[in-house]
Amino acid sequence: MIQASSYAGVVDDAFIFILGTSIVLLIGVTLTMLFFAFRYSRARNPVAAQIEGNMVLETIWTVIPTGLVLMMFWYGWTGFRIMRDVPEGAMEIEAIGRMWSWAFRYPDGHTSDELVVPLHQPVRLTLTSEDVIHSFYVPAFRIKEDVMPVARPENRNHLWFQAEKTGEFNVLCAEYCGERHSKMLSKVRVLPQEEYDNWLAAAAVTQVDILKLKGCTACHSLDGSRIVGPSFRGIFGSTETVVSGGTEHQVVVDAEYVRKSLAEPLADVVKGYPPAMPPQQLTDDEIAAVIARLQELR
Ligand SMILES: [Cu+2]
Repeated sequence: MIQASSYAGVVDDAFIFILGTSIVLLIGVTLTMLFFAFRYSRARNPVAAQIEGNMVLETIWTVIPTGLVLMMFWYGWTGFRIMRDVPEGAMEIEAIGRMWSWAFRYPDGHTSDELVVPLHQPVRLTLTSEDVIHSFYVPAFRIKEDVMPVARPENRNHLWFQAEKTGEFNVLCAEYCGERHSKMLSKVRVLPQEEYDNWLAAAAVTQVDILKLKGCTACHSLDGSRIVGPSFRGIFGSTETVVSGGTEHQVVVDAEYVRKSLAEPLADVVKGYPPAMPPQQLTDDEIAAVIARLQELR
């Protein structure tokens, strides 16, 4: 499998050593067991011999496994140390997980729905969850770390990596977090430094779709198809039947309804859809941008 980060090799070494040792031991133990079952069967040995002990054998089967386990510890510990020691001057990016999408906030304050990083540059990711426990997982980088909802910013988890290959790599959530967990996907895009600088300069001025950025499109499609919640296509201005505390009534989807649905998603749930949406904390500007986008999708 592709090794795209500076310490991917260290992780693979530990994995291959443990896997290799396990395979050799499994084969050795199984063959010995079969041989002994045959050689020392009751039919061949009607009278059992009384064995007191064997110092040489006992020493061998103590020393060799102890050595193997210590080597596993050494591989694991040295790899772990590298992963926890963030290099000086690492670039800081914040990764935000929520049901069911990722967002990434850069030092200049702008946010994107995929992670873009420069090649050969250490990056420190601070991990924040807006709701439940997620897990940030990039198999090609061999990184996986829980993303916790924490009250104090200093208690947030972090990880670091240094990308060593350009290209696109999958970001997954590795902690079951609800209905669309398996669709909680994003990408890491690794660019040469120069292209990265250009991207950053362009990103500061181009607007990413607010509905993508805030993770809305994880559950609400833009093309009319049904995911978890109603599609955004054509919903603004329409009249919908909603369920409010068990009773049904009609509402017009206007700015006020959108505002209320963001703050209290379970107050008026469109009929036929599950009450699944967590409350969204958006600024007034962001809410205005969401409403403007919904109007465009009419
Ligand atoms: Cu998740």
